[in-house]
Amino acid sequence: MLIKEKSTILSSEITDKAIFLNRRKIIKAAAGLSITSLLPNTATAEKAKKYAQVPSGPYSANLQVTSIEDATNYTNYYEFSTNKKDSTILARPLKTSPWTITIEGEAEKTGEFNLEDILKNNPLEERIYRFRCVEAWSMVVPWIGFPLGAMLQQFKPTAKAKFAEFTTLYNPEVMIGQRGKSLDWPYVEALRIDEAMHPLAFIATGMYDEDLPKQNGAPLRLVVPWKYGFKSIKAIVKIRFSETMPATAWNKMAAGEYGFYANVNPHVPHPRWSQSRERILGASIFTPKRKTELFNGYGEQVASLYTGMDLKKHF
Ligand SMILES: Nc1nc2c(c(=O)[nH]1)N[C@H]1C(S)=C(S)[C@@H](COP(=O)(O)O)O[C@H]1N2
Ligand SMILES: [Mo]
Repeated sequence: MLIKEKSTILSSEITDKAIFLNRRKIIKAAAGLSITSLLPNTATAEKAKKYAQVPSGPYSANLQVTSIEDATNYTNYYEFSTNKKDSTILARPLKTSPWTITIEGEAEKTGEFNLEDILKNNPLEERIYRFRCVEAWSMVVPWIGFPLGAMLQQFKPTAKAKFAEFTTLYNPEVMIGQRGKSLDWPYVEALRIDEAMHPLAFIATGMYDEDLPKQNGAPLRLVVPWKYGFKSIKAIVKIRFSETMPATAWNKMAAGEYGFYANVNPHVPHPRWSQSRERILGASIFTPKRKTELFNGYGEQVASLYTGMDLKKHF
């Protein structure tokens, strides 16, 4: 039996980051200038070069981007802490290179693969692109990465592969949050295979023209823009193709609140808070909240995945 930590787990999936960031914005405005903007950053210039040639992808939300400071200093990463402000520092000791990914289950190519080799794979490298999406906790992040499907195809999933299951690294020596029971470790998330192959499902290896920061899921994380943030699993070490629906971490913890599908859906109220309105990031607290959109606004792209399904039942 898991003990739930109310203040952290029950904060609103959509709005809490926006509220936090708007508060910061006001504090910063009052302070006049942010200190970091005064410092020359040569490391950033170096990294920007690495990604300078990366082209824009087909999906780019026409929205103001969240500041890098905010996106990297207010994160959800229970392996380190349930406090959204602590993972930036706590994740520093995590070694993200070299990185091995184990492929299991219903695929022709299974075994252990070096991330470097997976990334060097030609078709994949050609497809690395920029992608700006609204993340379902009110961030707009300029990601760098590639469609998840391009990576999964490398392993030739068989006809029996109906689901793709992802697992985060388990290493309580470094991931000190894993010494506690905030979740049933390791963190596991999964997608139906057609969702996983949809070009909007994205693997991020970078953001803001830099390598992915550790607290945001380095060296690789999932981004599923039409679903709630918890589907976007960080620091993936294992992918398993399976015929049956896998058990996932948040669903195991509170099945009534975190469904397998977790599609952003204003018509399915969370048991303890409304999901019908949100305030997008960067907007001031005086801006009225906007309506939360079905599939986070990506309905045109993904609605057909769910034709004939009762989304209130399969939430
Ligand atoms: N391994 C792992 N992945 C995770 C989480 C986590 O705690 N552990 N939190 C999820 C949740 S609830 C959200 S909202 C997003 C947050 O991503 P961000 O911290 O980069 O904004 O990561 C998701 N991926
Ligand atoms: Mo979340």
